[in-house]
Amino acid sequence: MQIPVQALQFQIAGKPVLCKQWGSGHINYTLRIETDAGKRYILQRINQFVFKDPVAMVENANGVASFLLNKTGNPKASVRFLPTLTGDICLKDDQGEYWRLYEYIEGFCLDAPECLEDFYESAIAFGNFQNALSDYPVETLYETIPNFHNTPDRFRQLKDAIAADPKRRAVRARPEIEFALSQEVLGGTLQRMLEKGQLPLRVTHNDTKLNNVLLDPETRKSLCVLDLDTVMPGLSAFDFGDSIRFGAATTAEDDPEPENMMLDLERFAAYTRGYLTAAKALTDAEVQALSYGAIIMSLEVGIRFLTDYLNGDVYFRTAYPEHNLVRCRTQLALVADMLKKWDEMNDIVNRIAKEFR
Ligand code: GN1
Ligand code: MG
Repeated sequence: MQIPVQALQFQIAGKPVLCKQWGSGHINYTLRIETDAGKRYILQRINQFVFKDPVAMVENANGVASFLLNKTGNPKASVRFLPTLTGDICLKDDQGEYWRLYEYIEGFCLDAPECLEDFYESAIAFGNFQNALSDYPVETLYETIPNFHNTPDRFRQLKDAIAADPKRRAVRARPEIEFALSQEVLGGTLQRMLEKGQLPLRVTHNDTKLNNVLLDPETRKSLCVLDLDTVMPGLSAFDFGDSIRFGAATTAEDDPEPENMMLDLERFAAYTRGYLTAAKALTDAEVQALSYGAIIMSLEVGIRFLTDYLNGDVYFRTAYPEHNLVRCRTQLALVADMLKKWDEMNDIVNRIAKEFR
């Protein structure tokens, strides 16, 4: 495909010769660029509907990336952002779009684990990330999406969408709306614990899907965590939970057959073991909150898909008109399965936690 002129505005080595669309994100537009100097870069156009202050968002990501690179001394511990020709961390083009560019690291990402070890590795990656940032200057972090994992606020947005029903779609989503609303009290559990001071605020990633972990093509060990756009103060249980929601699920988040969607308890256990191995500083209350993190993140993402469906698909990129409804149905099927497996999930966490304490 044609190389966007924006690529030429960054301090890259060589002249871009190849360009292709990259990754499977729902938010930003991502390209991989290759130059005649044999260098590869990732160029991204930032979604300004989602990120209201793109410059602050890139500064956040760059701050965290530089911190990780300096702290570990490992050039693959994070992506490295490159400045523009004028020395800025992102580019504003003449259409008012914002772009950023980072060095491509050789590796691969998975949309589903191919074996238990892959998933265990991703737990190590996110657990290490959590640990490495434990002394990051939190006060410098800009909140890139306010209330991102404030589940009660997500319920408020869902109810607003149901009331406004701008596309007259609520009628097609009745069972999903009913089920979602019946889980509102459960959904608020961790937010209430946070407000009561029972859980500590940490520097968290907030989008801990398996496909945000870069794996080494030779060893299959995790190299680093990608997509630093939503690094903000948050709850460790949500980081744990989003990984489970995505990677311990038996099918893709947009499988049109919701009955295929279940929680795989073996993977749940593998991730729990990896996470507790790497994220050493978790308090007892945080460990007890992990299963809540898994079910609440699944519920939260389910209601976000539902809200977006009702609002006319303004947030998540969709491939067909009912895509968000399909995603919502399948996420809520995961919630229903977790409700059935609730005791087993907690038993697994308690059993593994005992090995570490
Ligand atoms: C979005 O762009 P991507 O796929 O990494 C979203 C996450 C959702 C996820 C659902 C900034 O992440 O919160 O969990 O889709 N990111 C943002 O797949 O909203
Ligand atoms: Mg992503």
